[in-house]
Amino acid sequence: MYCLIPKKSEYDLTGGCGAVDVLHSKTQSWWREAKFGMFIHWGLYALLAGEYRGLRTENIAEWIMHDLRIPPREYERLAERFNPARFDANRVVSLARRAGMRYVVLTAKHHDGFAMYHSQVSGYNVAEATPFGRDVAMELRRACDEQGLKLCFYYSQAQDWHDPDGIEENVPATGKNFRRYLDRKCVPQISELLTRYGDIGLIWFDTPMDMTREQSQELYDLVKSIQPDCMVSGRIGHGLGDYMSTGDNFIPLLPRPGDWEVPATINGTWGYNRFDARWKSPEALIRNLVKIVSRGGNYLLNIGPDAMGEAPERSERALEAIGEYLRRGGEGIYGCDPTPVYPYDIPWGYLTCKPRRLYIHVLEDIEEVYLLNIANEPVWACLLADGAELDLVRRTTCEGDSSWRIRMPRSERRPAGQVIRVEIREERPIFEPIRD
Ligand code: FHN
Repeated sequence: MYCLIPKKSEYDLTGGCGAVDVLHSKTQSWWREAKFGMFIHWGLYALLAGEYRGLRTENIAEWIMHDLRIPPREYERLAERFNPARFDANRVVSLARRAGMRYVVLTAKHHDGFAMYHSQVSGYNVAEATPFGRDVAMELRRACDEQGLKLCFYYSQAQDWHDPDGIEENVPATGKNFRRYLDRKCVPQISELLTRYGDIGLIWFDTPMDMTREQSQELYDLVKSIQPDCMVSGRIGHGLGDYMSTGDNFIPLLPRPGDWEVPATINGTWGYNRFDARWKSPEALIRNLVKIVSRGGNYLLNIGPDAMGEAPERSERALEAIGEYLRRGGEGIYGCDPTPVYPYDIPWGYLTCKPRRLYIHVLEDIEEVYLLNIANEPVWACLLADGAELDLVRRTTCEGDSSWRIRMPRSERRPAGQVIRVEIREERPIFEPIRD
């Protein structure tokens, strides 16, 4: 038998948040507060931009080497042409900051095996193998320090299509010695990233493939032995991460206790693909951010810079719009707890919460907010954008349900979204189940 309606315990997550702090103490408070980060997928694949020798990839662009079966010796020659003269770390980090993002995760090494930092372990890196000759990670380090964002690194720990002993999905590992790859490249490179680039917020491991529990544990311990405060993503494998990473672009349907993050794209690819046109609208991205936060997660949203080092203009515009929303209503995002399940579908927005505060995200141009089944006692309500007090009418309907009604001030109604803060007497929102 399956159950369409959440069980009572799933509705009532009110006790969950305090407990989460105790249960998931491995997660850093900065990350819990942050809620929103920038993923940067950038590497040699940006040069191909989704096409190789007239063939277009139908998959995500950073997989082009694998998908179009480009031999490593041929793919590595892309490095000779990699010269992204317009890359400006300050500009990228400033974009993230203006978008309201609090952390940046650079693909220090993706599955293609190419390092986007100056590695002493392998010459196959951006500083040594390209005419560009600069250390992207170091430049981002400085920009993050200047602008107050956390720097984090993505590292593909199992897949390495360049190293003869690295794993490649759907390619037999005959004759490979994974241990050799771990010792020769993976472990030393992770150590470099954690010793030469200052405090790192987290290492975003990915695609553990067939790594054993011991191997995942070894990498986890390695990170903690060098930087105990550096977090480890869920994709280290075997449930050993400090938080859970959902499937790419997958948002849990219900509030979920614990620490988790949704890695997501703005269009249909992570690496740059000039043919991809699957852009999500700024409104859809804002909706995703609010939805994820209301369910208790973080949103790690990607940009894929092109071969010149610039993020696509559509990404920039989308991020600017999210930033605008967060400047108006960020208090209803940063540091929020998962909101208990509200029993009705709200087409125009979402609810988020903090102790003694309920935030109503009004994402559509509606004249009034009308909510049933809220048993909290409101103390006062205001629009976050300007602090203007709002009239909240609380009454019991003729059917006996509790209700709140708030008129949206005309001059302040904006389609891009507004956030209302309601201070409540109780610690947490109390949503009553639908009566029988
Ligand atoms: O294979 C990768 C993919 O290229 C991309 O890096 C994403 C980001 O979450 N992770 C893997 C697929 O899930």
